[in-house]
Amino acid sequence: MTDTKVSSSPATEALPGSRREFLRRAALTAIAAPVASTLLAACKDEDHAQPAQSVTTSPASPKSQIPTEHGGTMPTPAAGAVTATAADQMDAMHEKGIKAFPAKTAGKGNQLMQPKIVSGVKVYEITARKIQWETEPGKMVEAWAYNDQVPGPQIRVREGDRVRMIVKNELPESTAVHFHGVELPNDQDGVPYITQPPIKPGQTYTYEFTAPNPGSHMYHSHHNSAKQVGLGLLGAFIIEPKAKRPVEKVDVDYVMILNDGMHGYTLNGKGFPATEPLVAKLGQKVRIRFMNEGMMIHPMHLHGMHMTVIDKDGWPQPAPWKCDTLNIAPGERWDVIVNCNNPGVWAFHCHILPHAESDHGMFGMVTALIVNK
Ligand SMILES: [Cu+2]
Repeated sequence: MTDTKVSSSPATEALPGSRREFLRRAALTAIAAPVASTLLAACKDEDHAQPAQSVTTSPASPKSQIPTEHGGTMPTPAAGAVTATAADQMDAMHEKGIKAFPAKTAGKGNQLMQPKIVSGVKVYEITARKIQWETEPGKMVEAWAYNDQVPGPQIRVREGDRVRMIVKNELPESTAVHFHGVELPNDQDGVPYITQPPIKPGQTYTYEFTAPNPGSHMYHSHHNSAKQVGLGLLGAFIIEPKAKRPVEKVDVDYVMILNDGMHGYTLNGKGFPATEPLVAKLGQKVRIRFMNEGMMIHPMHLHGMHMTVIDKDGWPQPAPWKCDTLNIAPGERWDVIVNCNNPGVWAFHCHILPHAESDHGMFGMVTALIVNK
C-alpha cells in the first residue's frame, strides 16, 4: 500500500460493510488526519511550507506498521522527527498571523458620519450598493454596503435631536432600513408590508423622527435580511443621552459590531489579523459597545482585566456587574467599561473557539486590547 492511500478521500473507497470495518476506518482516519491537515496547511501557506516529503514519506520503521483495510500493513512516519516538523510548521503559521496584526486592508467601516444640518434637522444621506470588500489581507468578498462601508457609517445623535435619514437603493433588490432598539412611531419602523412599502431598486426613501431612548442601537436592512445584513447592510446608531451618568465618563469609546454572515466571523467588518486593536493608556477607562448583527451567540472574552457591564440594549443595568466573558446574542447590545489597569497586549476574542482559531492560527473574531504604559 502506498502513502497516497492514507490521504485519499473516504468517498472514493468502498462504503464500510461492518462495524469492525467502521472501527478500523476510524482508527486509520485518526492517524491520517494530522498528516492531511499538515499537508493542507503546507499547501495554503507557502511561506512556511516545509517540503511535504518530510511529513509524508519518512522512512518506514519496520517496527511501526499500521494494519490496513485489506489486511496488510503500511509504514507510520518516524514519530519524533515528524512531530517536531509538523509542530514547527503549525507554530510558524500561528506566529505569522500574530506578527501581521493589525494587518492593513482596503476600506474601513463604522466611520463616524457627520450630518448635514438642514433647518435644525440632522440629515444623513445613505446609499446602499454592492461593493468589493477586503475582510482580511487579500481576501476580497462581495458586500452590500451603506456608503461603501462595512459596517455602515456610525451615526451618533443626541436624545431629542430631529433626525432625517435619506436612503437611496442602488442594489439589485428592494430593501428597507430598521432602527433596531429605537422606540419610534410605528410608520418609521422600516419593515416592508408592515409599516412601509419596500424601497425598490433605484428608489429613495426618507425616514424622519426625533431621537428617543438613548443608548447603543443599530440600523440595518429589514428586507431579505438574512442575506442583506449578512452581506453588510448594518451599522451602529447611537443616541447619546441628554445627561451622561458618572459611569459613562470614559477616555475611549469603542463600537464593536460582530457578524457571522457571508464574510465569515468579523469584528467591524474585518477578520483577524485585519481587525483593529483597541488602544488605551494605563489608567484610562474604555467603553466598549458590543453589537451583534450576526445569527450566532458570541461570548466575547477579554484577557487580563474584567469588564463592568453598564447597559443592555441601551438600558442602564440596575447595578453595574463584572465579568470577563460576555455572551452577545443576535440583536443584543451590551455596553461595558474596562478600567485599563494592567499594561500589555491582551488577547480579546470570541470564546466559541472555532470562531477564533484553527490549525492555521487565529482568525475571525480576534483582536487585542493594548494598554500602553
Ligand atoms: Cu463567536
